Amino acid sequence: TPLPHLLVTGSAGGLGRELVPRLLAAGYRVRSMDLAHPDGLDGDLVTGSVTDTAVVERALEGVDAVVHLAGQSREAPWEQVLDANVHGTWTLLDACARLGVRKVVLASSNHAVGMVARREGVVVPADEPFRPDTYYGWSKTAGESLGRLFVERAGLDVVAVRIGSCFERPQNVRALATWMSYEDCVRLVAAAVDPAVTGWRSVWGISRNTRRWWSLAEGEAIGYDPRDDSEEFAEQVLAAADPDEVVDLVGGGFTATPLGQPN
Ligand code: 15L
Repeated sequence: TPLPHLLVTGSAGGLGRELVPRLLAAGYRVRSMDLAHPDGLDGDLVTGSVTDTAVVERALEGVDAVVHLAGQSREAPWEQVLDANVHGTWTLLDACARLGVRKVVLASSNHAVGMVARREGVVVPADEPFRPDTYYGWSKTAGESLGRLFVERAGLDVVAVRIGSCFERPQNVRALATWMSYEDCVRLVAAAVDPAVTGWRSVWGISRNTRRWWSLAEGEAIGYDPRDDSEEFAEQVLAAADPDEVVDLVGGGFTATPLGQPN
């Protein structure tokens, strides 16, 4: 069977611009949607906001699955978070339901459960109850909850990925636990967009980090087999450690940032 035809929203963002070329290289047909695209980028591009129904409907034409990355990616004023993340996610899910695009992979975040503390010997499951650390984290709980509504009331298949820290390399001590490599992110998206994965799924977006304290079981249950481990960077990261870094709460520094203020 051919690979699903994908729409990636937020394709020009920090994660989108890493993910799209890798998905193309893996053989997926990808349509990219964002407010603007990098100069000179060609491909199947849709320009506009995820809060604009007409734009979203155009972007969904002919696709089988959506990887929804568009939105505010850190703490921000309430109205901004509400519009981009909650209204944006609703606009997308509502259009998917109407146009029959069944599969949506939601970029949720560890900040949906950011206030959860590390406890010796306890692995945090991917469906740990919401304990957001910021308006941003709260908006991710709203997105997950909307996703679940559309699974149960509109028959969509939604995978909410509580992404840890998806960057080229782990940038601090916390990230030795929370890191997800770009290559593992592609592996996770590939597993999630498979039409055999149905209903509501909640998974952690992390690599197979030796120092992880969040569960990989739910991801493995949908076929995610991460290959990378932050441990190869541990020595270097630990040598540059900031003694004041928050490492024992899921959300790290987000748990202490003033609400509504860009961090
Ligand atoms: C997130 O949700 C942010 O989008 C990202 O920029 C990182 O801060 C990440 O969480 C993290 O917790 O490391």
